Amino acid sequence: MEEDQQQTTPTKSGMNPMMLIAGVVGLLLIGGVAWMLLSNNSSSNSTNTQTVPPTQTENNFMEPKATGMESAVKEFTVEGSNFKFTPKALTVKEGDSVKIIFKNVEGLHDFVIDELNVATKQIKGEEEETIEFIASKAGTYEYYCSIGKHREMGMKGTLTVEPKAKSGT
Ligand SMILES: [Cu+2]
Repeated sequence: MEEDQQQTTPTKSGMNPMMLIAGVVGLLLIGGVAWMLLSNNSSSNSTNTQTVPPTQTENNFMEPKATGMESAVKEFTVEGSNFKFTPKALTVKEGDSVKIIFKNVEGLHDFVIDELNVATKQIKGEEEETIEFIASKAGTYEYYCSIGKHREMGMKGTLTVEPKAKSGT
C-alpha cells in the first residue's frame, strides 16, 4: 500500500491530483481499518505485542570514576595507651595508601596488623612512629599491640577496608 503514495506528487494540472489523493487516502483508510481488524483478530490469542526497548541498561554499569587513579592517601593518628588504641576503628577503601601515625601516650606499645604485614617498632611513652602500607584487599582486619597481654587487655581495634566497587561518596 505504501507504494501508492509515490503517485501523489503535486502536478498542478487540474482535478486529477485531487482525485488521486482522495483515492489514495480512501484506500489507506480502508486498508488501515482492515489491517487493524485483521491484526486484532489474529493477535487476540497471542500476546506477542511486547515491545522490548533496546538495551538501555548498559550505561547504568558505568562507574562514576574508573580512572584507576582514585587511590588516595588516608592518614590517621592513632594513640596508644594502657591499654587501648584511640580510635578503635578505622575505615579506608581498597587500594588506598594508608598512613598511620602511631603516637604512644604511655607505656611500651606497638601497632600490628598481621594480615597486611604491618608492624611498628615497640616504642615508649611520648614517642611516635609513622607507618605506611597499601590496603590491598578488602576485608576487616584487627590491629593490636603485640606486647605482653596488651591485646587481650583490650589494646586492639578494627581496620575496615571497603571494596572499591562500592558506590557512593
Ligand atoms: Cu601495648
